Amino acid sequence: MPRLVPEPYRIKVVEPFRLTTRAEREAILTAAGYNIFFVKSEEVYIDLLTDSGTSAMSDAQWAGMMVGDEAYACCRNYYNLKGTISDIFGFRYFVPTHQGRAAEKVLFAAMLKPGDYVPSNTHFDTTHANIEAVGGHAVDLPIAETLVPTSRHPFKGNMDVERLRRFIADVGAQRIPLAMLTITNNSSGGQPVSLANVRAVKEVLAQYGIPLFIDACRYAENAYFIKQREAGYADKTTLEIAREMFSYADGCTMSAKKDGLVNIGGFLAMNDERLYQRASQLLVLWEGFITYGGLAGRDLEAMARGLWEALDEKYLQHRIGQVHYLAERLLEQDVPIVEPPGGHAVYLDARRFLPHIPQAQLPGQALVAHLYLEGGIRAVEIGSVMFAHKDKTTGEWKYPELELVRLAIPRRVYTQTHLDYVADVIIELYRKREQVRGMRYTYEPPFLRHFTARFEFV
Ligand code: P71
Repeated sequence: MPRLVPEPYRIKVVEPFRLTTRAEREAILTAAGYNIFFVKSEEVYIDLLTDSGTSAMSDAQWAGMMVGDEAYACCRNYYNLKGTISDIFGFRYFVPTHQGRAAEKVLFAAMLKPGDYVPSNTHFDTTHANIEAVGGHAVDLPIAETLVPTSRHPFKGNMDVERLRRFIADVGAQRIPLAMLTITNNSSGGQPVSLANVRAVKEVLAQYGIPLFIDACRYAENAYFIKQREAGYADKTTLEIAREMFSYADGCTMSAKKDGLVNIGGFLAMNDERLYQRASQLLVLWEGFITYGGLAGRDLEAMARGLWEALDEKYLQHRIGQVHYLAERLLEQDVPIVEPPGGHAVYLDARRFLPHIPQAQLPGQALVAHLYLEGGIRAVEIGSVMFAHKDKTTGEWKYPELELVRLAIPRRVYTQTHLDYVADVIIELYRKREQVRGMRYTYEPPFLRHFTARFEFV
């Protein structure tokens, strides 16, 4: 049996929830057209749809909400957040935003011209879309191991530095106004980026005068992986590691809905004064005055406190321990998952889980449906429903390399007993996997299919 360190917190407030019956879930899922996005939260038992905005706040954060200063301009919580960002991230300037993608929108509107390129280890979907929205090209340059589900590389989130060098030589530095690193690399399964990689990326960029921005969503989880895995960092604190990571960057975007431990919030930070001025203009246009950026004073306070709490090593040990505990319990029973597990989620490999279902019959979606039917668990498909597309010239369907189902673990929300329940449901389902049938669309929307499509079993 794998072991999990006990929770470094105790429960002061509880939110009752109930497991529906199998018959209820069958009716609910049929009514939802087998699309888990249409199932009411109250009808879900364990919700692993995302780790974003789903954290439980601490008593200190809730206390901070009560000292929210709701003045329109220059509220006290803004200065507390400014101090926090300066202490942890080291950037001179910042603007608050209502969440991560708003920070991205402001950044790219301020820095990109149509036709520009932005290389990254892997851009998250919203980052990719915000770059393309202003006419730019989002380019992913991950190391080769990133795409191999069974590779146990310790820093599978890294950028391929040689590819970056060649890419800059090919398109020319003048068409690359910035480069990015997503830490941890969500699209590769929450895999960490090493400090050696951040340093090497920065070195290449510095030769060409290209600024580096970090997508810092899961910066604390990334710092913890560095402490665990990178030579020379075992005795550093996660705060020292975070400071070193950001010392190589010129700015960052942040969705505080992850390692900010809040339900809403984000920011864009930078050292360049001219960029700060441009960002401030756009912020006023889109988000709100530069000292609140689409948030209430109380939200800024909860974010400032959450950013510190996320670096607590006892919390991180338990947090990442939970993800690894679930992964270990599944691996013990040979359930196929992406290895090694990352910082925020376990990914089931649907092609190996359901080898009898061809990709055209959506094995990932079938697995998502069964996790709900068997156990009231909500997971999300990251496979053919999300990414398959018709080839423009041949008209043939192209299916993605990986057919995954993500089990994202909310922070400080579930206990070991909940995780054991999830593992038991999945292991039981794996034992009777031959009985699972494929799925087909009954309604297939033209774009962003996964949010609104409807399905039935073949
Ligand atoms: C996740 C999310 C939330 C999400 C967003 C869009 C569709 C489905 C789920 C959000 C991220 C992220 C990274 C690395 C920026 C954002 C956007 N992730 N960068 O994984 O993971 O932040 O949601 O606050 O706008 O479920 P935002």
